[in-house]
Amino acid sequence: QEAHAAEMERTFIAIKPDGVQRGLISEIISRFERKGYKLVAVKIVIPSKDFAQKHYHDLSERPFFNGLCEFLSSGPVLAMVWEGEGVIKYGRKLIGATDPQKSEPGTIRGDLAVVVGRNIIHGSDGPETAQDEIKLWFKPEELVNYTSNAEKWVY
Ligand code: FUP
Repeated sequence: QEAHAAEMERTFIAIKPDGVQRGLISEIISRFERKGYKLVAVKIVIPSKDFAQKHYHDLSERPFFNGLCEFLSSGPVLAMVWEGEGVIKYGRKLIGATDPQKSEPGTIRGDLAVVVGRNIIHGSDGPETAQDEIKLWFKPEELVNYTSNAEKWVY
């Protein structure tokens, strides 16, 4: 009732090549959808290595950076923007800890992944990164503003 679509928070979520190849797209989308979040942009792309490096620029000093970028650009990625109250922080909760060995059961990585280098999904870690990543992956006109019928029951 209080929340209006125009003011709603948005986050960038991507199913990485391992998640796509393992057939986990619908499983992952359904978890965000059932929670009450709204899909406002989606596309499947094979990012170039250069693009992967842009996406992970914060990690450029880490030893796993090159392998990580090779991996992200190795196949199709499902890029999405999800919208809703608290979606940045709660999206990370749905995803679980970075290392699937430490992710709780019930989370996406906890239930569906085993090792950190193949943790199937990415989610923005804060409001600034969410904004930057949405801008990197999507053109403004690829984001759709709409009211879903379910929303009046979610809020
Ligand atoms: P997250 O935000 O949970 O995806 O975690 P980070 O931004 O810290 O890391 C981004 C990606 O780097 C992880 F999803 C997997 C990879 N990574 C490794 O391969 N090894 C590590 O030790 C840490 C991260």
